[in-house]
Amino acid sequence: MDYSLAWLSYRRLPFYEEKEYFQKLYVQGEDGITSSAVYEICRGAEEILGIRTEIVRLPVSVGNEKSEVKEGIYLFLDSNGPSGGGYRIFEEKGVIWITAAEPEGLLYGSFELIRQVQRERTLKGLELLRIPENPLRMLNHWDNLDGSIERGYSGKSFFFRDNEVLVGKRTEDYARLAASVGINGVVINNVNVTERATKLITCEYAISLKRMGEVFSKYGIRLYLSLNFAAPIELGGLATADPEAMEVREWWQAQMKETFRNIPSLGGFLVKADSEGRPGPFTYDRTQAQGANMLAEAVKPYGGIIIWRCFVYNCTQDWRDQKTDRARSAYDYFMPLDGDFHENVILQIKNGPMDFQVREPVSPLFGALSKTNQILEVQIAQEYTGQQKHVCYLIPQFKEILGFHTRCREEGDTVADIISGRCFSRRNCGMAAVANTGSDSNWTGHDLAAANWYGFGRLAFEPSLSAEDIAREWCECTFGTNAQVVHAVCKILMMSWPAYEKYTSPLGIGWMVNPNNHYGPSVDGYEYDRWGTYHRADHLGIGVERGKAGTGFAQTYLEPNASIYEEAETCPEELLLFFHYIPYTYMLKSGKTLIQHIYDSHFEGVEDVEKIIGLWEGLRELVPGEIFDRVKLRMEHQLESSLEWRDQINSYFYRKSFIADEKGRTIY
Ligand code: BDP
Repeated sequence: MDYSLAWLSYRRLPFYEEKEYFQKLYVQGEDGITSSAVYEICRGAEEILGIRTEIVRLPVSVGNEKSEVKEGIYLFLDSNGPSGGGYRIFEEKGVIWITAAEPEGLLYGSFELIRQVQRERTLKGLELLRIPENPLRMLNHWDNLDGSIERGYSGKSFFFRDNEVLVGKRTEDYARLAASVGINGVVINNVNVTERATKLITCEYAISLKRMGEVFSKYGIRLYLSLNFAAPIELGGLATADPEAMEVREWWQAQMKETFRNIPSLGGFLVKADSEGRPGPFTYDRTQAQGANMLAEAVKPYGGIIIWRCFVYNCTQDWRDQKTDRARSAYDYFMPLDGDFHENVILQIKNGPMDFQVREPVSPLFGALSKTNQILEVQIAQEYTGQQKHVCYLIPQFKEILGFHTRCREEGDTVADIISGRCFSRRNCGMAAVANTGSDSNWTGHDLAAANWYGFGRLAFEPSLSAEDIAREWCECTFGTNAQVVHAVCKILMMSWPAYEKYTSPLGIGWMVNPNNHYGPSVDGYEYDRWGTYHRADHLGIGVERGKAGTGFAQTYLEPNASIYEEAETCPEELLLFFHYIPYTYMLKSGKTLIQHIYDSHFEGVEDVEKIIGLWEGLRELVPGEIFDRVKLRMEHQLESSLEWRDQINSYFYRKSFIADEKGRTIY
């Protein structure tokens, strides 16, 4: 069997009893997306059930006269059906109806139908109504034109090589995989836009990007590009990129006219400005809103949107300064601008105030911004969570983020309520993930990391799904329905994020990683550097004081969250060191001192990895050998790496505190 299509690598189910439905497929529309829906049903039927489905084209009026209906599957566009990519699937008297107001819904419904078969579910009496909650469900690729991927852990880019744009079979496979879980927007190039990538908006790349846009469009996906704010200087030869300068505005307007003419299916742009050396409006004493709005005006005639990232902070900080706090940065820059952004601007906000650590509080911008379109940005590329060498299923983390009560109102105040648009009645909003794919044959390096890609899409579509449900779905589609396999794989996935958290940096402090590559332990690696990422450990305690006595960051939250974070006693313990400097002898709710908690959790984390390996070992004969070996190798490495983490962290704190482990274990 060919496993190169991740969860769409269909296994044969010769004994599946409800093959008959798939003999005939009745369809009305001829558009590209409906054709993809037809293709997907036929392909699924052929590969899973060994059936060649007959396609019957129908006039548009069918369905109103039920007497004409014959056994089979109907893809039925119905203006009264679920809209916004939603669909309804139901079975009645030997007929399966997939109905939707738009072709996208038919496509998502078709993938769902195949998923039901993959999972060996009965189709008889099936009744499903699904409407995606988030309007935008995006992947952000940090791919460079030379083929490298910033924070990529699964090979090279499949979008670019040697400054060329690649459009081929892998583009199609990618579009199928992404659409199968409901992704509807993809940014293909790195937010750090190099000189070469700046040219993506010019004629030079027009033909290939147009083709890529077409491949995506057939699967209901819009193509987006990352933009260089200094393009008027770099491409246009202007002396400035000042968003208020007339020549700059005119340059962008002319350029956008050309770009959208070249790539008609383009959705718009993602912009990283004034961050980590990227150019932006601050250079000209302009606000982030002035910068974003200027671009928004240029793309507006073409229905384009500008997704403007809030990851703006000073990355040349002085570590001696205890008052300046990187965590405050996005809030301080963007909060005063609430309401100033045009309707076709969306602010993209990282889930936490720092940068994709294993544990962070939710960004205080969620709930505070009430007059601004917002996208939640998460990272499925495991930059700080084991780089796809460690198994770390992140959907439980995303669930916590989505479920966080911002307290912006009494009810309906969670992050999920805000980014879906429900809370403040907005349309341009949703979720984005920094992607974890590459040219590796299994797409994600670690085979189990595909669960993060799958899971992100499914969660963005349907945030009410539980992390376990998603793990199970992914597992059944990927490995089949064998109960032992499903049980073990789901258990591994569900244990993995807590395990990673236990053996790495404690209680929300983050950052004890090797600088630059962000892999493996280095407790003081960033401690005396310029990035604003400190733990402030000394011989008495550890943690960053972010209450009123410190940086005041806790006060950026709405009440009662501000008060809860303000006091060590009420602060959730998993975030204790994020918000407070705490003595090693401080008693936690578990009855353990902080130092003992650090020791214990690090020993436990390694034990969890051993358990994970044991669970995987039990699947030797039950999952494909090739996958078994690949994962096993990575897990052995994970164990070594977790030991390294445990020993470095525990030794560091033992040497700082001189307090011995109560259990007398070896600490170096
Ligand atoms: C950090 C990455 C860096 C990215 C940056 C960003 O280390 O490579 O460019 O985020 O999000 O996590 O822009």
